[in-house]
Amino acid sequence: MRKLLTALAALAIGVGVLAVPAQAQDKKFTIALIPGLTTDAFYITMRKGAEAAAKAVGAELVFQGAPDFNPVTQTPVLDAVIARKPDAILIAPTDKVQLVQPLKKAIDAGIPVITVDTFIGTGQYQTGAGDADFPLSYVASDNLLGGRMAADALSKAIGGKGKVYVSNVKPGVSTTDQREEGFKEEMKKYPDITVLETQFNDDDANKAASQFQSVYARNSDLAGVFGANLFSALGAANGVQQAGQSGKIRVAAFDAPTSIVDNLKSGLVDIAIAQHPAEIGYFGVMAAYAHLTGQSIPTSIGTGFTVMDKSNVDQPEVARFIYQN
Ligand code: T6T
Repeated sequence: MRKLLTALAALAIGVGVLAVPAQAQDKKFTIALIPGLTTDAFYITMRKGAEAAAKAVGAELVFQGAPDFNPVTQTPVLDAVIARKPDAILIAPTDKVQLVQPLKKAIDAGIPVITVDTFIGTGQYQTGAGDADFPLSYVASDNLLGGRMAADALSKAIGGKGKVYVSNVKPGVSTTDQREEGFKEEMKKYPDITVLETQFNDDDANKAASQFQSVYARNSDLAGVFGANLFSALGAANGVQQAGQSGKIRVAAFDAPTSIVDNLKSGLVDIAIAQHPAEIGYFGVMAAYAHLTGQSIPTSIGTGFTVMDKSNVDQPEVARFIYQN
């Protein structure tokens, strides 16, 4: 009956009914986006893309997250979002294992889940294998590839030889685990480079900066650092600067907030691998909307990178990928 009325209404205003998704007129969907943390320029930029997509399809976007990147603080946020009964949940899980059970509660409540940026389990969804394949889709950068790209860039900057290390968040985060894995794998191509032990900073740039000082104190011949995410890279760069080694100890950064772009321009950071967080947010919402309106969706959607350095960062087609505050 409702469909008939929709069709009659469409005919009455002279619009082809096939061009208008029937459910879009019937219901305004609420789609929740739970970031890794709320104050990170990466997720702030993701939110903008998600809002653009929500506006395009007439959905409401709810953005709710924790103040730090931590499964212990993210889980109660997720519980509160489930209690609001949104039509779909997009989430960047802060741990591959610890968010599995909390996310099952969403499925039990009949709320479809899509993970953005990070994944749970192996990230292979809808396979019927394991206990963490229930999200419908994973929308993200190719983080293994990103780690390889960082290794090649850092190797080039240090002339293919010397000691380097990875400044990373903490084990169990799918994205940064994969970046480190890709980096170390690619570094095997360079026999004259030694990769020292990874330093884990809990997503705290100050901690990453002081860890740099300790590594440098033990290795006065340190040649470079890979900062595997925004806060790791920022902290490592600050550490290099505080040690008076700007331009001598080279830095490859993952992520591209304005602070890292300033560091590129000053020569403190050599390269920044910018993800496309707005694209992740946009396609996350579009995937949720497609599912809610009866379409099948891909189990994984890959988004791109833009590699920034001093020479290209002012070009508009590159600068548009600097993260927003
Ligand atoms: O690098 C991004 C994100 O991809 C990662 O999962 C966590 O850290 C960031 O949010 C940057 O701080």
